[in-house]
Amino acid sequence: MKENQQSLLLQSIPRFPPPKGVKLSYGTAGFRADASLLESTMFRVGILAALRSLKTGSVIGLMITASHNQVSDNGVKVADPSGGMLTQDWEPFADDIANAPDPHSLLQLIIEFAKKEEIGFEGRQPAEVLLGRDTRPSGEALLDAAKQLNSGGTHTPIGFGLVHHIAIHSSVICLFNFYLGITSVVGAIATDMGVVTTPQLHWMVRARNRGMETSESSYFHQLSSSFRCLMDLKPEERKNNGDDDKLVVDGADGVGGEKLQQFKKTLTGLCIEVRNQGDGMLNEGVGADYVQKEKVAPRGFGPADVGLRCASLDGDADRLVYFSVTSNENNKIELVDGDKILSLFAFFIKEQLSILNEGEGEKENGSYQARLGVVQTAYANGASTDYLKEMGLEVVLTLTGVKYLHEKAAEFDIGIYFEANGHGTILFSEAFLSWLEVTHKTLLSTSEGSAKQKAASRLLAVSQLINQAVGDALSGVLLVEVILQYMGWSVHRWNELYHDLPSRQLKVKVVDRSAVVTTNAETVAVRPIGIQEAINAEIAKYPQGRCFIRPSGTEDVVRVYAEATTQDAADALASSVARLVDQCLGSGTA
Ligand code: G16
Repeated sequence: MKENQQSLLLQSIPRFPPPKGVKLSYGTAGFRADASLLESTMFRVGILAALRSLKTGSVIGLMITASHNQVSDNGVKVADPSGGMLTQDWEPFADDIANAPDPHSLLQLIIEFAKKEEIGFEGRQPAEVLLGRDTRPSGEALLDAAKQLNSGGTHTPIGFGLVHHIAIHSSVICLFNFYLGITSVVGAIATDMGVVTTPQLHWMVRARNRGMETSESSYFHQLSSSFRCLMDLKPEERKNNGDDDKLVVDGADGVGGEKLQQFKKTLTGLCIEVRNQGDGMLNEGVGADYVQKEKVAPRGFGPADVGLRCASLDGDADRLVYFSVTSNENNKIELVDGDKILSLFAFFIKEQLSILNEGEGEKENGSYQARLGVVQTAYANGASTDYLKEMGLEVVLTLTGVKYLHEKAAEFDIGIYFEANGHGTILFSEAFLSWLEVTHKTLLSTSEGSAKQKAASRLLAVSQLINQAVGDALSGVLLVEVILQYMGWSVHRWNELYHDLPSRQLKVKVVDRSAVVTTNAETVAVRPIGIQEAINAEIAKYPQGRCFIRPSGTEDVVRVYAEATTQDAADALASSVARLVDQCLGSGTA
């Protein structure tokens, strides 16, 4: 690393000392903590993104969001050149630089890492980073500090690089720190994409690195045109079965509700009402995380909605669950979670593949046995895994976190991954898509309008509609809606695909969540010593009981998941294990 680069870094680093007595960790989906603790982290992740861009010669994305967390938290997710999550190889470096105690140790870490990764600073394409943020406010105090820096003299971001667009207001203070971090790498460019959903930012990074347009309008155009194509390919005989046609969406009072409200105007054939568009408190009694964990209707939904088809997005719109209010009392719902979305998608894709493969021996463009697989985590309801296996699908289990599921799904020709919490998508391999495109072209010229040609068109349209970079609630909702119309299914018929085993998820506040260490796709706790034996003893009390604990990677808690044959049994099992965790690691009051 040249001297000018080192001195540039040394000028900026001392401005943002790390918080004292806090250990920051990259976690399940980037750094996440109370916003007041993240000033230095944002700055340092800016440096990391610029280095990653130099290393890969591609554009990198930084999304400021704490997704489902409470509004006072904030965080950052890094998008790699493919649009997926930051490569796991760089996570230890992210942890190291976030926690480096002083400017010199931080600089040393950067120098050593740049050397190890052979990152050159001169004569290359300048680093380029796309920035996005959700609607979360990040603190007036931080804003004031930033304003002082910006007007006060020695450190203006423009002086450190070519910044395309600088907008500093109360909600974008973290953005300011990113700019400083990114542009403290010589020549680095930061481009503000404004307020976007997390999946939009990931989509933009992917599009940009594939030479495509990155605007929000091109994202919406791709979604609406592929949706239209799928709607046009609905079989005549499969009309909607009379379920109330309106879809009511809970926007979690976050960015997704706002975007959907704007986007729905361009959609035909779908009637959407968006509630919780941002007037109330983000993620407070609303959103996919709340609905899925508490199994009740979100704020703004009530008795008048009984029987309607409803959906809920999370704070940054990368998760989606469906529900239907079932009773006037207690806001009870029928939950249609990520496992059911996965099952619906798998059902549809499998049907299209079988149509395409009909008539062995007379295949257009040669034969291609597409490998279709699904990926879940330990949170997947046992009944969903059984259902998927009965469909003859290959089912793979990974650790919690889309970064793990995405990686596994990418090993299939068509890999469908979903977490029960509603985070997931469908990935298509390049090899399969190339074959499909040629096959489709051949079918168009030989048998336009045939069942096979339509199946090929549908699969191509799905690959355009569903986000190839990351789970996306907006594209997910469109695919669910068009498949329900294609099948002629109501939300209740869909929910009948299989019956969930009763389950309960709880969280326990602990002193140090890293004291819990797990193995076997998080189903067995190896630390604290002896806790698994105690959990097993609880499980043994319930027929078909299943229970595991794991440390959250996004909140300061240990999560407890339990399944059993009745809701009372699942609740009792979860509560007794939560008490065990609390006695062992918490305040002992649970
Ligand atoms: C993030 C991850 C998800 C994960 C969730 C909860 O979601 O992207 O893969 O399931 O956190 O993780 P944990 O149980 O470790 O807290 P989001 O929507 O909050 O970004």
